[in-house]
Amino acid sequence: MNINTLRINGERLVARLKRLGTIGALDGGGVSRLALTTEEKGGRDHLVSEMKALGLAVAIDPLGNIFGTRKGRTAGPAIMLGSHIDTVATGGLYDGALGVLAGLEVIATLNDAGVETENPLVIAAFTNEEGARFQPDMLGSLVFAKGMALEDALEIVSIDGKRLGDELAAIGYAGSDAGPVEIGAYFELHIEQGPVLEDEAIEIGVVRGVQGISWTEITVSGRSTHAGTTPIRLRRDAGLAAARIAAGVGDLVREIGGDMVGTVGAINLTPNLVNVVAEKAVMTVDLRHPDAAVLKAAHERLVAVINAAAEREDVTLSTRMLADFPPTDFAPALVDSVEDAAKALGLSTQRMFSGAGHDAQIIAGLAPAAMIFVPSVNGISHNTTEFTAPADLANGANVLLRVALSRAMPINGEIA
Ligand code: HGY
Ligand code: MN
Ligand code: MN
Repeated sequence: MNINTLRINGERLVARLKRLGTIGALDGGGVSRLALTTEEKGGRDHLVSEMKALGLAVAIDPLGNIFGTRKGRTAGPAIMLGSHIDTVATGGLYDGALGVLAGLEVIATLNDAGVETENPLVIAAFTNEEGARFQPDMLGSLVFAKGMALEDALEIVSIDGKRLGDELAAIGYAGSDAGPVEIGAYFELHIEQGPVLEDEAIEIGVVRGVQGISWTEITVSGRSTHAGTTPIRLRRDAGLAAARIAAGVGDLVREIGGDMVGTVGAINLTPNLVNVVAEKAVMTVDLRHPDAAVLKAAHERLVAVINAAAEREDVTLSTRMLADFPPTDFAPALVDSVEDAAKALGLSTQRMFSGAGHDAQIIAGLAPAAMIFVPSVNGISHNTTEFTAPADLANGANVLLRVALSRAMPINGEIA
């Protein structure tokens, strides 16, 4: 059989995405499956049953990473297709889920066609990719790639005050299996989550790498006083200091310009009341840039902004790094494979950097890795209205099928 004629079943893929999308569904659309919540457990249980229905051997590792293996004629190295099924609290159907469920669709297509491969194929769903509830993000792949000790990860406390190890045990995913020992290649299909592909009417993003990411948590301590009786010169206003820091982030991003981005996504004031000067502010700053030196300079400017705000408002503060990932380049040979596969399918392509973080950037430290992007409508993601058209979903999954086969070496049937 000519493997080149193999195509995934797009309707079946969309049906898989919709089924998973019912788990943690939000009224009015969108999904919330924050890591290690009961909603995410529901998604995990569903994924495991779908993996077993496809004849995959399921392994759960000590951080709850899920691996479904389709045996090859040899024991390895494994060709891994992965992503995540946890979401932010206002998530969509596609961020992460597409990469995992398209992997299952690749398996289903090979099963239907009776294709055997030399190398085993592994579908991976990594724990806590989003980093919305527990920081840092990409935590499951980070521990799997030995970038953080399991013991340290289990002690991380969530934004709602829960210990990660306890939450993992509570949902029954503190596994004891080992994940794949040797990975020959890792491919991740993902929605772009930005506007570039749609803007330029390009069907497949050939991702060269991921930009650097730094997350800083800042705790500002002032003094609560009456909003009406206290002259400004006598205040130690944590809320005003936090506002100055947030404004300073916007200024430094605009001054650096180019690809620099910075986000103050969370500010929590205490006591957070209309007529009380805030005694405490806990806030986060997310800085990203493709160039490590520029990201470092931006972080240094952030420190200056923070210190100036503390001085101006007579508050004290402490900072904590929640995530710190350098820019990552993907394996050129795999990037070429993605481009070749897309072109062989007659799809338009564009090489690009990823603005969002992904497990692929962590696995790239362990094995050759690359990513495939498909367009996001209006460039929207981390938003309940996130959408990618079925034709684009199928395009991405067909590229995934092709690059997976190019590495897993089909036994019956040739790849021309
Ligand atoms: O933050 C990110 O880029 C990813 O969604 N964790
Ligand atoms: Mn994602
Ligand atoms: Mn995300």
